[in-house]
Amino acid sequence: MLNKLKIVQLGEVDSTNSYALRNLSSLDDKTIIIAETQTSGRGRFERKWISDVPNNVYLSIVLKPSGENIPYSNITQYACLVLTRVFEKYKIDARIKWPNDILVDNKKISGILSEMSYGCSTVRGFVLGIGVNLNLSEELVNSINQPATALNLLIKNDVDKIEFVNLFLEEFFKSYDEFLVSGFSSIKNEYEQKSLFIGKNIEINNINGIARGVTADGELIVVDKNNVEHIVLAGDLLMI
Ligand code: BT5
Repeated sequence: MLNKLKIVQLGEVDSTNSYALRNLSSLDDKTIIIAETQTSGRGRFERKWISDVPNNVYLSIVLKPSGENIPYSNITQYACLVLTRVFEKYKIDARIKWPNDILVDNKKISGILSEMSYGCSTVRGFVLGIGVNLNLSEELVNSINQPATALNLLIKNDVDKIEFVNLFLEEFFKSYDEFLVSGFSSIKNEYEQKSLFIGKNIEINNINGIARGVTADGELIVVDKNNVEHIVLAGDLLMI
């Protein structure tokens, strides 16, 4: 399956997502952009993603699905789930922090930035950007402005980037086509099982309460102290 994918391998690039968006019209569906390092790796809201160390994952997948009712807003959640399955292969219990983070022992090991490009009222393409810390020094992870970790620190061994990327792409594309048709409800149970936030006290978009779970469409359900239920579509979840 992997040898059917188009892979663009880059040395240093500003950002694999920016590269994909700049070249979107000439890139086919399911093209993978993968870089050695990034000079302007981005998180959400233009936050910085530390990306100057090689042998970590800086990868974007260009997706141009055809058909109706594409569950774009859930592709990030599908990718989060796939990442937890890959970490399992390394015997690491990774958890999802809604909407786009993967944590191990409450420390961030991976983040996803998905971006959509629109033409005149149509979607030109969807870029799913994935950063995973595979090989970082203790010193570097400690310099990140939130608790962070890397796979080499957890398994106490260097991690083979090519092996990790292959495992990820294999797992991602194994059920991606099916996921486009079946949507979030087909992964909801597994997503909730792998989630870190459910049942916890959280704060998001100035709402304080208990995260009850996610809806059939993957939105976050928060119940506040007055027992009012809030459905959250986007935001930064803080566990308190
Ligand atoms: C994310 O944003 O977590 C999405 C990160 C996506 C990065 C990939 S790499 C390939 C592709 N090309 C890009 O340019 N981006 C994507 P957000 O939820 O906004 O989290 C950003 C925050 O994570 C920062 O403000 C830091 O606190 C933290 N952070 C930055 N670098 C990190 C790292 N290497 N490991 C763990 N945490 C990090």
